[in-house]
Amino acid sequence: MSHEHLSPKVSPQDALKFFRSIVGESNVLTDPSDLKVWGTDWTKVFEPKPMCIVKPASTKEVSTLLAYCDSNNLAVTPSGGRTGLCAGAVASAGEVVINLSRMNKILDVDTVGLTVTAEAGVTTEALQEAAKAQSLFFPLDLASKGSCQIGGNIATNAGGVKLIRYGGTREQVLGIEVVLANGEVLDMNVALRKNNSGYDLKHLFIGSEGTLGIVTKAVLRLVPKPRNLQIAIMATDNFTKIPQILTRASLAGVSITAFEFFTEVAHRIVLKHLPGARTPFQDIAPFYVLLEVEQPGLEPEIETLLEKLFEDGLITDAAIAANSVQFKEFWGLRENITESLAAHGQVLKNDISLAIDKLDDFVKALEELLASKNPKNMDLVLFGHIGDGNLHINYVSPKSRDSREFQLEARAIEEDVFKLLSKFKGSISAEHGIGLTKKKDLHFTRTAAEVAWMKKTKAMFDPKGILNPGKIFDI
Ligand code: 2HG
Ligand code: ZN
Repeated sequence: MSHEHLSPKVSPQDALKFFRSIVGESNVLTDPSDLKVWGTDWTKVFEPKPMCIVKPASTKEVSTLLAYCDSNNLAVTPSGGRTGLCAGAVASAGEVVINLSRMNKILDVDTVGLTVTAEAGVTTEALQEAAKAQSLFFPLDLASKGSCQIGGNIATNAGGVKLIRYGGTREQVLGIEVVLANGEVLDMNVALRKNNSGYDLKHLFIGSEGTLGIVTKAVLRLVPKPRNLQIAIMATDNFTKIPQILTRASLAGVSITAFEFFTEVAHRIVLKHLPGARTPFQDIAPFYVLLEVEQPGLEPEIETLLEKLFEDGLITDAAIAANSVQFKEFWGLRENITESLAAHGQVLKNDISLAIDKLDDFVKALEELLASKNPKNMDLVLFGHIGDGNLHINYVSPKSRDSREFQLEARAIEEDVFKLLSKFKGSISAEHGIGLTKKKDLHFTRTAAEVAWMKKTKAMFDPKGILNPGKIFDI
């Protein structure tokens, strides 16, 4: 398998010889088991078939590798922690995977300017820890933080659970260094909070899913550590009430750091698959909301808010974490949904977003749509960053079900969901990206004119189309 627009000018043997001369013998992997592991992400839908995995240790090496691939027409798939959920880092057609894991140094923590400078292969959790060591806070927080890397976070403009308070990846990035397809190093790695000197090109690369360049370094914003975090899980009987709870929490002036939700079925599946998981509730409820707030002292107490929500019938039950163990347990009930679903069955994922004031009508329309389809042997599991208007829909069937039949049924419903979503002017990807899995659906969110300009931008930075071909759109 190969990419039709590229005809390689070198044999794989010669290419491998060159790669080994640049990064060293042990940093070029060709073993079938390695190709499988390093050539894919968490999607597992596409068969990984890379030519090889190459692990550079410096920007210079990335540059040399890309210049070689460009002049020899070799397709490249950039890769980081490979936790993506839309096959953005899957190499399924003989690509050279350039994996940045060895570029894992934190270069500087500036406690005055509140920035951290790091190589692309640093994990999100390592950045969080580096900030914590200086009593600061790196605000990007994702369930996959232990494995995902900052280069991948930037390439996908990852969102996560703290976006409501601090913004997503784009908002944390002050500067980046990028290697372009032809090997040119574009240094935009400046730690400035304000910089209105012409086009801010870094934003083109943030969220470009490795199709415009490979991010090798970044300067990211740090913030003061949030003080006295409190977490509550609330039970409610109707989805309609969730946006109302959010409004009430905002109006009450509590300092929200996360506002997440999950359905009863999501909760049940986590309780089944997560070792030691416990629910704080006696009775089951159809929907749960996780609210995290910062409460250093002056803010209204979370207890007062919960009491009012209860009195007004917006929630049926609530539990506040009593200690740090319970704090972690509560987060675990939300953050382990993805892994529990993967253990539970076959899954197709949607990661959509809507204006918050349209959420309620959309979910009602979604329920009607599902009632009319009446899918057999399939659960629709809803959860996500509801405070950002980001809804994760997972279509889940038992592992024993024929996978082709599952995919066909789930994809047919997905198409109807996307049609509905486009009527509500929502996005088919809030935070995961397009990759391979959603490119056929890009038109539901982006106009033909937008896609045409994306393609022109791609042609400008990567005229031969060697960088992550087939991702986002076909050229
Ligand atoms: C999350 O919010 C991730 O936990 C994964 O974005 C969502 O599995 C999913 O659909
Ligand atoms: Zn998410």
